[in-house]
Amino acid sequence: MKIELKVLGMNCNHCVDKIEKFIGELDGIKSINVDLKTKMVEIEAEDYVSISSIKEAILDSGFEVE
Ligand SMILES: [Cu+2]
Repeated sequence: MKIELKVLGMNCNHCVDKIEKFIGELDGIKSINVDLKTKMVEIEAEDYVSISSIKEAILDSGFEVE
């Protein structure tokens, strides 16, 4: 399953690292791709992963999901 979310508040590679770390700690995440320019975060995950758990991880990392 592929999920695309727009994340607000990222402005440098440090933010990208943080987001990747928090999302990456969830079970079933296969890959995370962050585009700083468009603020889009693309996540490839197993089907059992819920979008809300990903959104929660993003909020926990200090950013906002649009
Ligand atoms: Cu930053």
